[in-house]
Amino acid sequence: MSLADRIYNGERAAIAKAITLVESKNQSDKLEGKKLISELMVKPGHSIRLGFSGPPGVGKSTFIESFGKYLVSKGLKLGVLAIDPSSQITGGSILGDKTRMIEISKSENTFIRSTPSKGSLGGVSSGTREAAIILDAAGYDYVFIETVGVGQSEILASNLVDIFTLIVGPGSGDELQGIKKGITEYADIFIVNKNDGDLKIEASKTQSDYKSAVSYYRNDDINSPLKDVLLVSSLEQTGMDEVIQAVEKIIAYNKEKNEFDKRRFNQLSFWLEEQVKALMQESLEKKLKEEIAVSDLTSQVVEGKIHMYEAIDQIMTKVEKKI
Ligand SMILES: Nc1nc2c(ncn2[C@@H]2O[C@H](COP(=O)(O)OP(=O)(O)OP(=O)(O)O)[C@@H](O)[C@H]2O)c(=O)[nH]1
Ligand SMILES: [Mg+2]
Repeated sequence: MSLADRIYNGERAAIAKAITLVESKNQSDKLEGKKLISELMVKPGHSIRLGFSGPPGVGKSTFIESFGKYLVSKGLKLGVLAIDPSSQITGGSILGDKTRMIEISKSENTFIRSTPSKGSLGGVSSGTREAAIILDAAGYDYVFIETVGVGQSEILASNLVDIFTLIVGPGSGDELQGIKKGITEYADIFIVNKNDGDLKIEASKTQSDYKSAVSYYRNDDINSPLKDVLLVSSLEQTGMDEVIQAVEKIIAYNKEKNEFDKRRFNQLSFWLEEQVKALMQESLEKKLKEEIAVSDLTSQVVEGKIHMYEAIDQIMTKVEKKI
C-alpha cells in the first residue's frame, strides 16, 4: 500500500513517517514529501485547524492537554503540532513538550508531534503546514498548532489556521500595551488561562482589560462571535465548554460569511508566494555568487575606482539581465 493510502487509513506509523519526510532537509526526502503532499491535497479531509500562541510559560501546552482531553472525551480525533522551545536545548523532540502532554499522547485518538524550534522561522517550523495536511488527510477532526509568541511568529502562525487563539496569563496588562496593535488584529479568540485559586481575581481583571482593548477591532456586527475573551483553568479543566462553543460559533459564522474559504484561499496563495520567493532568492543568491563578481566590485569601491552606488547599480543591471 502506498504511503498516501496508509495515511488515509489513519495509520500512525505512516503519519509519523510522512511528517519526518516533510520536515527533512535531505533533498530526496524533500522530493518524496512534495509528491506525497500533492497527492494528499487532492482529497482533503475535514479537519479544523486551531492555532494557539502566547508568551512563554502562559500554559499553552497545559491548555492543549486539558482542552485536548476534553475533545477526545467527546469522541473527537485530535492532532497536535507543537513548536517546542524547550526541546531546543536537547535538540530532540522527545524530552520537551511530550512530557507535559503525557496523558493525551497516550490516547488512540491523538497524534502529537513536537518539533524543536531550532532552525524554524519565527516560531513556525518549515513543515508545519505540510504536517497539518497529513493529519487532515488521516481523518483528524482538529489539528492544533502551538507556537510561542515572538512577534512575527504569531502572524505566520495565524496564516496556517482557521482560528487563531492568543493565550495569556492573569495580570498580563503590561504586555497588552505591546500587543495591542499587532496581535489583537490577528487573534480570533483570547483565552485568559490560570483562572484558579488566588489568581481568579487577577484573571477576571485581565479579561476585562482585554475586552476593552479588543473592542476596537471587533467588527460592526454585534452578533459576531469573533474576538471574545474567555476565562479558563487548564489545571482544573474549567471553561472548556466555552472554548469549544466559541470555536464552533466562529467556524459557522465564518462559513456563512464565506470568510472560512476566503481565509484558506489566502493562505494557499501566501504559501505559493512564499515558496516562489524563497526559490527566487536562492537562485539569485547562487547567481550572485557564481556569476557576478561582488568581491571584485567591492575591491573597486575600496580602491576608490567606483562609488558604492555605482557598484550596486552595476550588480542590479546584471541581475535584471539574468531574470
Ligand atoms: N495555576 C495554574 N497554572 C497553570 C495552568 N496552566 C499551566 N499552568 C502552569 O504554568 C506553567 C507553564 O505551563 P506550560 O503549559 O508549560 O506553558 P507553555 O505556555 O506551554 O510554555 P512554553 O511552551 O515554554 O512557552 C506550568 O508550571 C504549569 O503547571 C493553570 O490553568 N493554572
Ligand atoms: Mg509549551
